[in-house]
Amino acid sequence: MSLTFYYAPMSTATLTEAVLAELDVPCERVKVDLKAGDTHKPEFLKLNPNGVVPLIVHDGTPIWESAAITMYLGEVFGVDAKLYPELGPKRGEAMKWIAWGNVTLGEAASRLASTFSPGAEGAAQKAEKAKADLAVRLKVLDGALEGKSFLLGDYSLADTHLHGFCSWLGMMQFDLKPFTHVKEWLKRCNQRPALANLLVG
Ligand SMILES: N[C@@H](CCC(=O)N[C@@H](CS)C(=O)NCC(=O)O)C(=O)O
Repeated sequence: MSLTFYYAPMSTATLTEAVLAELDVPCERVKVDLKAGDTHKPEFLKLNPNGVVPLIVHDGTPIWESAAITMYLGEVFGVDAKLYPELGPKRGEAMKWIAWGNVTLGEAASRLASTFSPGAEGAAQKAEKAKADLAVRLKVLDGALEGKSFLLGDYSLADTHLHGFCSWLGMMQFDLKPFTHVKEWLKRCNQRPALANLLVG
């Protein structure tokens, strides 16, 4: 088995890093320098024509898109490790939350992040709109976590993945206080050694 993980610190690759840490799967790590344009070099583009990290190459097959990577690693390594549901409706629930993180929550989070770029036009107004949209979307997550320790009941890679997005919101000073279930869930996730180590490292 060969598994290579291409990553850059403080990037979307952190989601994959957390998943790999939870699964404790041995892999070769290749750090790329985004500022130096490493992901736009021909050898990288051959593996991921989108020119972004994260990227994994498993037994010669490149897999990109962080949500797909989490689901794939879950299927291959997570079921025996009791971190990803077996085929069936629970698996569907895990996929639902992982996709929601990237597509729905991530969309508004990316808009908020873009307002931090120096010289971003209309930044204050765009940030307010992004925050309002995030609040609506986080209410969905908050409601789902009411009365539950984790998204699927027991901790799973769906939590690992969404924990990454919510930590990112915290880093952007987004106020999570009104989302009490999300805040409590984040505290529980932070007790996972794999995630706690990531926060330190
Ligand atoms: N939808 C992709 C987004 C990945 C992405 O945007 N990665 C950024 C870092 S956060 C990147 O590698 N950018 C390199 C560049 O734009 O040059 C995913 O979830 O994997």
